[in-house]
Amino acid sequence: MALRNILIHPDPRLKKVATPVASVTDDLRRLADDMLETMYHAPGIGLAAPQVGVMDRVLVMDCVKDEGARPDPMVLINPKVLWTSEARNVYEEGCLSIPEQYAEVERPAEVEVEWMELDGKTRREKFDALWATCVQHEMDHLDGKLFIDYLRPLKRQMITRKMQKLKREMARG
Ligand code: K1U
Ligand code: ZN
Repeated sequence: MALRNILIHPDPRLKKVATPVASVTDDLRRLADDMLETMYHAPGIGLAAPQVGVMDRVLVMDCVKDEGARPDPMVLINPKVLWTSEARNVYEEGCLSIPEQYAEVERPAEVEVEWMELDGKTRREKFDALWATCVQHEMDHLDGKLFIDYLRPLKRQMITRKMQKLKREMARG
């Protein structure tokens, strides 16, 4: 397992639509392991492959936040939304590609998702609460969408400028 570098917005790779995965290979298993390690290390509750520069439709998440609780790592390959609830939920979202910026985003409170597992089997599950918010946030990454795309243009621009400054500072070392 290895830590992967997380891309910081703005980056053209974070705006691209990722490609469906054709089959589970050793490379894909390694990617999923690395993504989970990178997510836990950050720390975060989710991570999508484009955030580490890989344009495959793969995401990982674990929304178990309580200390001492058993982790519940999930790997979703080619996830598809089958159903969304009418009821909506507002959550203050963050993003590992937009560090230290948070904003309220409204999304369906529940979603049913179908995906392929690492053993090649298809799985379907209904998510609610933070899991529902997280899976929608991560699936947006697979379609080149960031949580700031839901915000007013002025707020989005302000955050983007902060990130451009951060990237300049990081490049200087
Ligand atoms: O996709 C990402 O960049 C990961 C992101 C996922 C997410 C957060 C909040 C709402 C929806 C999706 C994060 O994990 S940001 C970090 C974070 O939320 C967190 C970090 C440590 C403990 C608990 C949460
Ligand atoms: Zn994100």
